[in-house]
Amino acid sequence: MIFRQLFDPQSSTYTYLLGDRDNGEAVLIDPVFEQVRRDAALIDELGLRLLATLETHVHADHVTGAWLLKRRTGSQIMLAAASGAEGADRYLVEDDVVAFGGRRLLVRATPGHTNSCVTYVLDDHSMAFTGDCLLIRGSGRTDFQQGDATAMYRSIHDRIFSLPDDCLLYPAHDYRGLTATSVAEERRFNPRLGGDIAVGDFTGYMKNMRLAHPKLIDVAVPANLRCGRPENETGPATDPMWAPLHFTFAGIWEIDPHGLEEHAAEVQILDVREPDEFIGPLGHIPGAILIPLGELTGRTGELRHDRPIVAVCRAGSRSAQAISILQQNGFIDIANLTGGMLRWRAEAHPVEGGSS
Ligand SMILES: N[C@@H](CCC(=O)N[C@@H](CS)C(=O)NCC(=O)O)C(=O)O
Ligand SMILES: [Fe+2]
Repeated sequence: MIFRQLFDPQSSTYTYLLGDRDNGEAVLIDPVFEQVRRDAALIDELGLRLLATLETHVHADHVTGAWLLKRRTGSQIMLAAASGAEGADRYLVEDDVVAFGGRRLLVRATPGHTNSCVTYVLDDHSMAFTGDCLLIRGSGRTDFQQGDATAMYRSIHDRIFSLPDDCLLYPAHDYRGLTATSVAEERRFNPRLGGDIAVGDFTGYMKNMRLAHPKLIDVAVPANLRCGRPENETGPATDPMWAPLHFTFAGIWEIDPHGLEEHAAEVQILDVREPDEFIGPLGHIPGAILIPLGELTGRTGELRHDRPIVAVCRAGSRSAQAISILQQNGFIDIANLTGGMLRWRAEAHPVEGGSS
């Protein structure tokens, strides 16, 4: 199985990608709206096909990426029937099975943080995705969205601690940089409800947490009750239209040599190699502007803001760094030439200078 844990630093949310290596079917648990482009790029780069997005609950602190991913990839939206959300393709109930390739996730109701929280348990009980029910050495809060500390204690003890000791547990958030835990670890070390801590101790703890409400609660809850569909349906700014670009998991827009040759007349081609490379055996793209990477920060004034920029180097890595320098300097329409001059030449696009 392919497994990836992804993080949204804004809301400290974990998104989980699970894919079947054999037939490429994948699911994404708890995608975040602002990270959809990143997640879609990873799914693409790993050669996976997104079957479904699964929510562990109606989030109060960020908007789900479910609707956006459906629009982008055709994935099905799945979440608990008890959520009351509109716009899902499948409403899940206790013991439902979500299959991807030869693998399955099993649905367990684990109310407490909200009344409709679920935990997804992998078929062989080696992993479970606990949402905001059990957090690492903690638990989700229980003071809004029909939260109920007694129900949470029961969910964790009866539905999560009943999994095998070595079952790995993956929460929807961690605010301290922790990534995963196990049933045995939490039974022993969870300071709120591990060891001999009784339900009354836990509810007393939860009653006195006094956390401020999530900053985005008034936006996130209504949006998540629509599975992340924006009210005006347009979604975020559309992908750049000035050339056929693709977005990489590394977070960069790239253009391939063929696309650049077609659009060469409309863009500024920025070569960030050293001067001796520019006139060396690889040659350079006709019309390219030479600004070596080390000088770029001080020379961005030589570039126009009203024309897209394609950064070029030998193999594509220095130019990727140039992209981030340009971003920091307020340039918007920028892309990296995939594979740099090496690929440009290998695909026989026109060069100035260089040896044949
Ligand atoms: N400061 C965060 C608060 C996040 C928050 O309240 N998270 C919920 C999960 S949606 C929680 O259960 N937090 C537990 C905790 O902070 O201990 C924000 O504004 O978004
Ligand atoms: Fe939550």
